[in-house]
Amino acid sequence: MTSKNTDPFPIKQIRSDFPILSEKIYGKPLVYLDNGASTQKPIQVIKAISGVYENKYANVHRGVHYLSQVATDEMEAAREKVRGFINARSEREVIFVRGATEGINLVASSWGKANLTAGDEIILSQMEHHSNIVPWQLIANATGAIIKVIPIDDSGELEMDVFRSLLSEKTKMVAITHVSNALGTIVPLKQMIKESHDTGALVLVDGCQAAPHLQVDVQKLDADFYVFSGHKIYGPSGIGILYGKETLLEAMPPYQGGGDMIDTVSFSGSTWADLPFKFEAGTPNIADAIGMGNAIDYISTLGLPAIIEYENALLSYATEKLQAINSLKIVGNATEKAAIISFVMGDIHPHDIGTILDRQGVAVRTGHHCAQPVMERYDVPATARASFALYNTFEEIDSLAVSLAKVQEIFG
Ligand code: C6P
Repeated sequence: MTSKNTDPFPIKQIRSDFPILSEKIYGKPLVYLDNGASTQKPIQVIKAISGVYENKYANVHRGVHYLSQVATDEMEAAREKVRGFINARSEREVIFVRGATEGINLVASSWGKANLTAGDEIILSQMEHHSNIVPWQLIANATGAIIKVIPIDDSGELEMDVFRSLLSEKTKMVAITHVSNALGTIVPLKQMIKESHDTGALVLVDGCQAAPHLQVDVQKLDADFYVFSGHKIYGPSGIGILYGKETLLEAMPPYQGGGDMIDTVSFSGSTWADLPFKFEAGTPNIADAIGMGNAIDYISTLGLPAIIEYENALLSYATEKLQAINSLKIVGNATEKAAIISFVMGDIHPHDIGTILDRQGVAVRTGHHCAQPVMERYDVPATARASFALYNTFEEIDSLAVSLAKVQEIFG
């Protein structure tokens, strides 16, 4: 796509950008509704990545030779695109990591070791992905810090009064998702960040499920740290972003040591490179960082407001369609939701639902979605989850509904 598309949403053109969408699965057209796990890639991103290896590839930040300069310029241009995408103040605040998981581990480990002591408190929520639980458990075990948990109510919203009662001068970090991957809930982040700051706590936001579906402005949110993954925003896997406020990143010790993250090295001691390189030890994922920049170009060309409007219409339509299926119960009915419907159907195991849908060419995720505390909260072993992206259509939702009716028929 070369020009800014507004109204109507250019769905035909978009679908033709994603080669995989014309694949047949068991002879049926692919209906890809597992976008929460990972999105498919447009040809613009695929070509950009192969283009790096074809004629722009060399190691970055090291060589004076031509190709090294080209690769470095492309990678730093991608960093600038990410900066603009989340409205960070400076490129120094944008760290390339392997993905959201590594970003959270980096903060929990580096910031945690330097700032947490026994009795300090970290607040998480019951709707966190394991990636935003386990790194905090590791650092809590190492430092004696204590984890407190904000519960979820029946509709899938956070119990804000409990959150407020948990906040105290002992709270050092609130680590919270922006959008729940298991429920679709959009968390009232701005308010939570303000209230956390008012008590002196920092906030890390897991933006994995928000970055593809919401306009993220880290300055407006006043987030201290914000992480997300390239593969969920139509970019490659193995690349992601840790945003951190410059003053906080400056004060944190390096996470990993190696090449590129140092200023000087000697056996009497080493000094660190400036941000963002202090946190980027070793040869980075050059081609995928560049590819992530192209994914951001793709989203920006369409414009997030148009994407949000279209995806909200898809979500409303799908919610209505699925609610009309007798035995189907949606898990997570928050007022503010994004692009995700988790559901169960009576006693039918979600894996059976997923398998039958798969035979119809419909890809959904089934399981605990790496959010076991959510499953525990709603007393289900697993759910089936349909998650939408900018290339899905209303007809695909019809196909999902027809396939689910088949599931109901098979199981009586
Ligand atoms: N959720 C899902 O199917 P990585 O693996 O680092 O790119 O992302 C981890 C992660 C962290 N937070 C949230 C809210 C997430 O949704 C995910 C990834 C996928 O829901 C795979 S488990």
